[in-house]
Amino acid sequence: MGAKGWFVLKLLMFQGLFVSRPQEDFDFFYLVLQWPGAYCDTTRACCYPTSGKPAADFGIHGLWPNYKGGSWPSNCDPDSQFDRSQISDLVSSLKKNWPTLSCPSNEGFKFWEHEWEKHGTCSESVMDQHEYFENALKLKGKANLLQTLTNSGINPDDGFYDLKEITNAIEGGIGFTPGIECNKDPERNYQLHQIYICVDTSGTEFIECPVLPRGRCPSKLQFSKF
Ligand code: U2P
Repeated sequence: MGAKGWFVLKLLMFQGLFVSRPQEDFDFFYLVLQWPGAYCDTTRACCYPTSGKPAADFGIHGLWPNYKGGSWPSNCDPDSQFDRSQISDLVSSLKKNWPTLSCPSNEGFKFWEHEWEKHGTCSESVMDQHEYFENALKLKGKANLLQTLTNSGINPDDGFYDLKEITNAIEGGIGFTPGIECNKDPERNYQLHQIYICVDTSGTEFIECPVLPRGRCPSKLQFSKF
């Protein structure tokens, strides 16, 4: 290659460093929804938020940036602290759809702060704090999980259901295979605990999961009452 060729190549490499860097530093999101009955049935204590017992519905756990290899970034920007004034218009919806169940009883800001600082700060290339919470709320509404399950005869009635039936019902609703995570209650029953739905890097569209979480679920699991 002549001197001119080298120059052009170096210029392209230099540009590559600064211009064609991928915009996101993660591959996809998990929208993680949790069943409050299962959370409260584990040996860990559960406390209702100060606003009272949450509705018998899936609640948001978080919107988690992830790598397709299965690992994930966390706590990416210590300078971007949670600022409740940025989400004041979303608080009533967050209380309803992203309720805290940790003890001692609190309003929920601690949970939202934790999720923003651990996960949200890793998707700042795509969304700011308000958009992070707004997108999670919109995605939860779009997933409409409880309705989808009950339409298929899968109800939170302490009954046992086939893992395959649950997966198929959700797939029928959202169009993609979810990840299902189980917990064990004190009687050692496996219960439906969390549902993972994959979302594209814009945080708005469901996608097929590049990798599914290891969910510890047997072929039959309990859908607990709440
Ligand atoms: O599984 C235990 C905790 O690890 C964090 N986690 C798990 C899977 C994953 O893909 N990403 C991830 O962050 C969660 O931590 P939390 O947000 O609850 O602090 C999960 O609860």
